[in-house]
Amino acid sequence: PAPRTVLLTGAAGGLGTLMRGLLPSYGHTLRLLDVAPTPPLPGAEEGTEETITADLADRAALREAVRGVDAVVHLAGISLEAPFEKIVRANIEGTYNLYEAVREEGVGRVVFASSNHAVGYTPRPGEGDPLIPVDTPRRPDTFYGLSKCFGEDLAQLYWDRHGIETVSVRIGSCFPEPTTVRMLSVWMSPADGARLLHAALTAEGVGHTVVYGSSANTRLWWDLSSARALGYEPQDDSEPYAAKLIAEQGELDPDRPEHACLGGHFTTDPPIWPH
Ligand code: NAI
Ligand code: 15L
Repeated sequence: PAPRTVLLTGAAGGLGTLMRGLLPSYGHTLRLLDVAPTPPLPGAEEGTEETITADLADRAALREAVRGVDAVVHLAGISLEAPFEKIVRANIEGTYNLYEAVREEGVGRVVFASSNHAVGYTPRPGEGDPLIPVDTPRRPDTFYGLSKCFGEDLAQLYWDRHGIETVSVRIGSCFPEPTTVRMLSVWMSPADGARLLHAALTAEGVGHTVVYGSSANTRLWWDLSSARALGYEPQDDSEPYAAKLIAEQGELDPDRPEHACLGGHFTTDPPIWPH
């Protein structure tokens, strides 16, 4: 499939930095946007990336940023639980502003960084139980997870009404290595993350497709078939990390509420109010 010119929002963040390093090897040309400055990657040739410092609240800047790209990988936003007002501004209004810019400039595709926390209160499967499907009812575990439900519904609206395609990726945990026993189930290696984003950028006829984003983990909790249908073939498995993490932290205990659901501690951390 043809490489794409891609706007990567949230490029200065953890996942943005990882994907910025990996996506060009698939032939994609990146334009970067973040409210925080995006420093050059070590060893990167100067002038190979276009960098825009702008807030998702800035509609004019977003229009300019999406002009001429084939697709947007939308990672920018608040990535953990926060006061409702902040979530509204960055994740709800910010994602709306991005889709409006995409519509106004005629961009055809968005890859939206949704999250497992859109379905965080779903009980995790026990051994032998079926994997969680993508059409399981939404059960957001936080205002943060709720904002990802909004993003998925916004994506559906912009497909049905405006013909703009989106792949919503309910990412598990994309970090260089799994660091908790829960992550043995939900980990997505950065290399698999890039494979999945590449598939989401290039698969044909996606309409609005929701997928889970993780590696082919032995202890996987959810069904990757909609991701595989895009052409995603995960190559990694967290299992080599299992013995050490379980020795340090113990197995997950289904009687402990923070171990009972997909969202882990997000389901039990005290709520964050604005004051
Ligand atoms: P991060 O917090 O490291 O990066 C988010 C970036 O968005 C930051 O660089 C921040 O400056 C930028 N940003 C925040 N508000 C903005 C605004 N109003 N305008 C412009 N830029 C803004 O988060 P991370 O881990 O890189 O996650 C990226 C995306 O993927 C987020 O949307 C997150 O919800 C989602 N995600 C990440 C997961 C992971 O495992 N890293 C898991 C599930 C979802
Ligand atoms: C997320 O949605 C967060 O953005 C990320 O930082 C991790 O906490 C991840 O979920 C997770 O569930 O581990």
